[in-house]
Formats: sequence, C-alpha cells, structure tokens
Amino acid sequence: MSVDVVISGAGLWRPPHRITNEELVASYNAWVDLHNATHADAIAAGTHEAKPYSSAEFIEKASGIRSRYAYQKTGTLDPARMRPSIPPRGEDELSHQAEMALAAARRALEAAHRSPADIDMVIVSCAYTERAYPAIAIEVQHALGIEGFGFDMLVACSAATFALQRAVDALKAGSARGVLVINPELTSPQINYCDRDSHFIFGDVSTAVVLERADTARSPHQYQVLGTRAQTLYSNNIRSNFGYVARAEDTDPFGPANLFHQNGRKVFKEVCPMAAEHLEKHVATLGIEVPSVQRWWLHQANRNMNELIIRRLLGRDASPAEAPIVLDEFANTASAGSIIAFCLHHEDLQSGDLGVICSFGAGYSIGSLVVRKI
Ligand code: CO8
Repeated sequence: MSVDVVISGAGLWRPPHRITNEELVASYNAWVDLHNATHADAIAAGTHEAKPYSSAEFIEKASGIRSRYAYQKTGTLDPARMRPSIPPRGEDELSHQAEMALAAARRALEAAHRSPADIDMVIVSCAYTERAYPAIAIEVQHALGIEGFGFDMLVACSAATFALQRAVDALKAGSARGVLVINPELTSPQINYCDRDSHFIFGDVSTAVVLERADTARSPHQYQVLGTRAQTLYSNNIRSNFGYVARAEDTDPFGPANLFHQNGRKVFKEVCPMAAEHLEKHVATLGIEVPSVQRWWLHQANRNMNELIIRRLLGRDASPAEAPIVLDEFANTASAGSIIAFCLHHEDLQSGDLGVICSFGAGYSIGSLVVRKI
C-alpha cells in the first residue's frame, strides 16, 4: 500500500547579526585601499593589477541582494581581517552548527505540533559541515533526545531538497516514521571577502522541516508530497576545494582557490534553462500543468535568475505571491533559500493548492518537490 507523506512543519532561525550591502562594500573598499597602497610600486610598474572598488548599487542590480545575516559580525568588516571571528568551542560544548540546527529544528517541531519523541531520523544537510565526525545530525539527535539515527549530507545548494527526497523515500519505505531535515547554513567562514565577484553573495541562516506519514500528521498546515525529482550534471563552474587532503598536498587550505569561487555569468546562463526544463518535466510526470501551480518556492541565488526561470515556465512574469523572493533580506543562503521562502510564504495557501520547492546550484545539482496543501 502506498504511503502518503506530508511536510507538517517548517522552522526558520535568523542569526543575530545583519550586514547591509553598504557596510560590506565600505569594508571591502577600505581593504582595496590597503591592498593597493601595499602594492603601489608594483602597480605603478605594471606588474600587479590594482583592485577595483565594489559597489552596493551593482550588487543589488546584479543579484537582488540588499543584506545578509551573519552568525558572527566581528572580524568580517575589519579590513585587516576580512573573515568572521568565531570563538572556538571545546569538545564538550555544543558545536556552532548544532546550535543553529537546534534553533530551527525546535521551531519546525512546534509548527508540526510534534515533539522529539515523534522523530526517529535526523538529516543535517547543507553546503558545509564544520567537522567530519561525529555527524552534526547525531549531535542534534542527542541534544533533542531522539531515539533513532542521524546523518549529515552535503549537496551544496541542493542539500535541502535532496535531503527532503531522502526523507520522503524513508517514510514511504517505512524505515522512519518522523523525519527532521535541518539546514544550518554557516556559509560565512567559506566566503572570500576579498573577492569582489563573490564577497556579497552569501548569508548565514538555519532552516528545518518535519516530514511524517499523512495518517499521523496533526498540524494546521500540511503539504502532501506528490513527487520528488533530483538531477545532477558535473560542472567546474562553482567550486570550493577546501578539504582534508590540503594538509598532504602542502597547499594553503584557506587560499583563494580553496574558498568559494565561481564563474557566475556561466552559471547563470547554463543553470536557468536546466532548472526551467527540470521543473516543466517534473510537474508533467505528475500530470500537472505548469499554470495550475499556485506557488514556486525557488532557490534564492539571484533575483534575475528566478525571474528568467519563471518567465520560461509561465510565459509571463510571476507576482511576488506566486514566486516569493527572500534574497533581498537573506542573500544566497546555499540550500536554505527555497526553504526560507516556504517558511515565510505557505500558510496563506488553500486546501488543494499546488506548490513546488526547487533548488539549483553547485554540482550542478537541481532538486524539486511538488506538494499539495491538504
Ligand atoms: N561591484 C562592482 N562591479 C562588479 C562587482 C562588484 N562587487 N562584481 C563584478 N563587477 C563587475 C565585473 O567586473 C563586470 O565588469 P565588466 O563588465 O567591466 O567586465 C561587471 O560587473 C559584470 O560582472 P558579471 O558579468 O560577473 O556580473 P553578473 O551580472 O553576471 O552578476 C552574479 C554576477 C551576481 C554573481 C551573477 O552572475 C549570478 O548570480 N550568477 C548565478 C550564480 C549562482 O547561482 N551561483 C550559485 C552559487 S551557490 C551554490 O551553488 C553553492 C554554494 C554553497 C555555499 C557557498 C558558501 C560560501
């Protein structure tokens, strides 16, 4: 007998600090002045290229981003440091990402009208985890007193949707009866704040989703998962090479090549048509026509990207209600973007309304879930 699975609750945790484009650009430009002064002779001799200024107007126009949240603001805006300063924690203390994960997980459980006793599978899925093991998911499971199992997953920007697919499959197969999928996106330690092309892109956040069998769910807002679709296609256009092998390679584990970098223009051009085609095919396999979908909770990397994808899908612009944009407030939060959009814009849907959660990004990877409000 086929089991119906629902998303029964979602939770969002905003970090305590916020950085506007203006603040970020001011610190970047101060760093440029320092850099260019340090290399003044080489620049004059033509052997070193002067760094150009960044601009808040460019950032908003090119991406739609106006601000981002930061787990720690200290250090990030200091031109002599250009990275967050996060106090280290001992092995007996709760880790940073587990703390972020717990904050969102508790909100998702509350929204689902569930307690940790109803959960037996915890997936922490995001772009980076702060250590290899023990899994952040197991630390979260322990902190919540959940009996069952947990594991971490890394699929860059599609980490959330790919984990939701794992959760749906586990519930349908009967290997879990309640699943927490959590995305503690602590992106700031990997951002190269000295790279004009990417210093503005990312923000920190944490999101969580509770999934369970439809016959046990009791929350006021439930979304039946009608189908899931995951797709990957290898590309070098978005890379983060940081990894444990750097120690044996005698390379700087924190050098620019090991931090996030991308060919943003290429990504934009290649991923938009892929995402539109992916979504069109996904809804079609479920016998659903694109115009009958009321809400598109799309990945939040770039406002212009989302507008292009929606135009390809609908043949027109979407209203803000049809395809909510949250990246003006949050920036790109890796895998959490579409889940933030879902968290903030789902309760107004009516019974029977259809929606699609979709992510796209590094890998390349694209993931989607088609849902119907119960
Ligand atoms: N200020 C002023 N000017 C700038 C700046 C700046 N900050 N940056 C670039 N410019 C200049 C360029 O030099 C260029 O100048 P010129 O025309 O003279 O050469 C001009 O502006 C235009 O540059 P671009 O063509 O690069 O600008 P775009 O319009 O393409 O916008 C974007 C750049 C916003 C990056 C855009 O290309 C984009 O958003 N692309 C999509 C990228 C995307 O979706 N990537 C996914 C990344 S996330 C992911 O997959 C996983 C990440 C995991 C988490 C990572 C955490 C760290």
